[in-house]
Amino acid sequence: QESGLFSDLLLGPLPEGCSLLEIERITQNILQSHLETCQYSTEELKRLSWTLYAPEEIRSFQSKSAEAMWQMCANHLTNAIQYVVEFAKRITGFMDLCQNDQIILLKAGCLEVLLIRMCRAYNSANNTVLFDGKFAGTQLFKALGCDDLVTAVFDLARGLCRLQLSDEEMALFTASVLLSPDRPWLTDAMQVQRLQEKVYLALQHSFHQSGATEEKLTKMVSKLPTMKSICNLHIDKLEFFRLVHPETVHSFPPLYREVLQ
Ligand code: MHQ
Repeated sequence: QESGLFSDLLLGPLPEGCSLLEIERITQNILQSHLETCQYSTEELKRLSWTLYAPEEIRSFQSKSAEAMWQMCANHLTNAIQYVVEFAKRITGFMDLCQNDQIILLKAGCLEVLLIRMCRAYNSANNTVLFDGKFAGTQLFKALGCDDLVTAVFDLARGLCRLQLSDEEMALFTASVLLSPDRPWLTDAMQVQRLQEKVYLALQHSFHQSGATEEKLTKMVSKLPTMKSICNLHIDKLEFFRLVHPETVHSFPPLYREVLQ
């Protein structure tokens, strides 16, 4: 094992009760959980990244009713949420939290995790994202009537993409977002905080090892307020849509409705 004087000199002292060995174990666990639940492998995404929608396909999405397009997006988001739930379940320590806290963390964090994960499925060369098998630009989502939301989501993806996160960095970053101790109504925020601290240390360690600067970490953290405001915008849009089309929202997947309250 590499802990001891040399690693202390190179990396600075680690907090008590968290050895380098433990940090490496946490990193491996979270990276593996991420890779097993990220829905598309990097190779698959690379292979698909030039499969674009043809203009007539885009027009046919645009001429869908708002109800049909919302339903379709809700279904895709629900499917992706299920993978985030699976990711959380595989993080060591998450299942030791009481069920109440597990649910609070997932409800509060899963859209943020999806927004971070989106940059894997996003192509900044042509501002498109993988949607229903092919890459789609913002204009394909016109029928939703939420241009501001869609534009904000794509802008965030472009910003995150610029950071060029490795799978390890993304895995640890999404885990630390999920394990936020400041979510309202947690029963044992301290237990969540201890978990998050370890993940954050692992993230710092990972940056250190890859030679990335502290600046990259700062930039990642600085995206969090934008993510929060996108989540709130999403909730507002659903609320408004519910007023106009209550029956459609009623047939959205229960998991999607639950995440958006
Ligand atoms: C995930 C895979 C994934 C799945 C679904 C609902 C609404 C009013 C607006 C993708 C959102 C429209 C989403 C489907 C649009 C911005 C949504 C609809 C990573 C994220 C990703 C690619 C989602 C990205 C955002 C999409 C395209 O592993």
